[in-house]
Amino acid sequence: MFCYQCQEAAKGTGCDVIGVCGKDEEVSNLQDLLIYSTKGIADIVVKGGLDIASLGKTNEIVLDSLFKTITNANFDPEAIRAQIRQNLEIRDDLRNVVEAEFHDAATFTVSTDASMDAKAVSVGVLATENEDVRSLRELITYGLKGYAAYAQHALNLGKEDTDLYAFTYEALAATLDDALTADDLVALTIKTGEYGVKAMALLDAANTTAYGNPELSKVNIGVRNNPAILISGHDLNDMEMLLEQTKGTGVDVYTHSEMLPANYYPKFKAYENLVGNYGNAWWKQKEEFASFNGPILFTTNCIVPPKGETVKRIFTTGAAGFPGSTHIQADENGQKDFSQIIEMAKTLPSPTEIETGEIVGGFAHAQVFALADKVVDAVKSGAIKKFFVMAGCDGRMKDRDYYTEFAKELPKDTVILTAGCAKYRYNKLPLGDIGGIPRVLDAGQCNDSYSLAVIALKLKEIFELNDINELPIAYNIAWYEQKAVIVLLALLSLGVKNIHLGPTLPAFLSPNVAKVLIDTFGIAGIGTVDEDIKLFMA
Ligand code: FS2
Ligand code: SF4
Repeated sequence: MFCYQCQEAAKGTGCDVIGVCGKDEEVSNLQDLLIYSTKGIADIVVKGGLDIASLGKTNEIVLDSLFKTITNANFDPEAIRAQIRQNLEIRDDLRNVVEAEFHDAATFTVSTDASMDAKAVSVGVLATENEDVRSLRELITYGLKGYAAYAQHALNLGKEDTDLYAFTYEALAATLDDALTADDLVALTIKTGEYGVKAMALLDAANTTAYGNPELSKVNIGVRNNPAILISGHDLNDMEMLLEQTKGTGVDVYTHSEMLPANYYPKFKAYENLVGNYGNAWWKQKEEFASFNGPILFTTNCIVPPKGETVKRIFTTGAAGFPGSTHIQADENGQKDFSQIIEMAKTLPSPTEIETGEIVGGFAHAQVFALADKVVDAVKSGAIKKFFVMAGCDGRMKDRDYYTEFAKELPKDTVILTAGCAKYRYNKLPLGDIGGIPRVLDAGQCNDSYSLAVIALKLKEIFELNDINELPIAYNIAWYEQKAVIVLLALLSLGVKNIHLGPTLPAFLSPNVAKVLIDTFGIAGIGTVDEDIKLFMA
């Protein structure tokens, strides 16, 4: 195996024995083959000039295939094998209607699990020999994985975009094309970011149409004395189904990690059985699931491989999967039956309280626009000197304490704009407010980084600036997995410069590719808290 797609890549270069995330060699290799077969479908679609709108389920399966390989989403080898078989079936059907010279990804055959495993070892990341081409191909592929996740959530709420599918095929096929130069791939990388913006906008529209605009909310972090289910991940459609099915059963629902922002939506706030949020970012789940006592539903990543009895308390759905845990499949109408989770909850003790109090959030674009006058006045009067976009991910590495320290040390006339699970590093600190504006404005999940971009563009308009980079906004982003990669590419495509990315730069950036990003976009890593604050405030 060789995988270097996330921030925790072993030794800062790549996992080659077992993933730091817990992904084993079998799953890692199978995920490589899954991506390869997905690229094979794209090769046929592009060479055949197929009509994307008429591809129906194929479009959905391509999203799902990309999503299943995101860090911490699916650890189940049988689920990955089944997805590969499904890919090969639709790939072969499509190939029968197209006359062209195809890439091996579009034609290879595997008849048994053993032949699948044998093929998988030859199609991984290292199969591309030139390290710069490899770096760019992977950067594009990870960006596509990130937005595929967002597009799938939007699709679950009935919203899709044919252009997005078309670009997905174009970009996947391009990563197989040896004729493309590094310059071509750099251009395609930025284009991937443009489609990332579209995917995030699509999901924003899907979420807000279904559940209303997130609003300023105080989220309880204590517990009640009822049996309960913890829901993690990002899929709001699953959230709705769970709340509906638990209503009136005496079983409470708590959000975990990236599901926290569900508490900001008017439609979800109306459920009496939604109690609040339990715990912190994904990587603390071992201890927090033990004290939660009840079953846990993962709608997406981030799963930390559970051990012992916890495996049976974990349920997965959508792209998520873990061997030994029960996977809940949607029926042909997209409906899911969560009754076995509810029944299990009734037999287990209520959650043990681990903290009390509230988290304040709900500052997606509509809520911030509602406060626009106040915000603009505070900037004009100098009460707010600078905004810090600190969106992204959290992770288990010790060096992420930097973000807690950074938030604590920031001058009191600054405001943090956040989204994603990165917020858990500082969203419970008493950072106060500026004239009633909280110093940490949480827009929501990682995909709600879109809101932060919309807010920046609005401020640019209000202040009549020519360039988004003239705003008093600094970007100090923490990344972990591939959704943060698409957030980064989206910001680059919007022209944002001088983004600091930490706690370490991606292992998949070759020195030359890193240099292009540094020279063209001013991308930088992080230093010490004091040095960085000085630099940002200068
Ligand atoms: Fe955090 Fe994990 Fe949001 Fe990522 S819970 S790192 O999935 O996409 O963020
Ligand atoms: Fe390693 Fe990250 Fe890949 Fe897991 S996803 S195998 S931790 S690089």
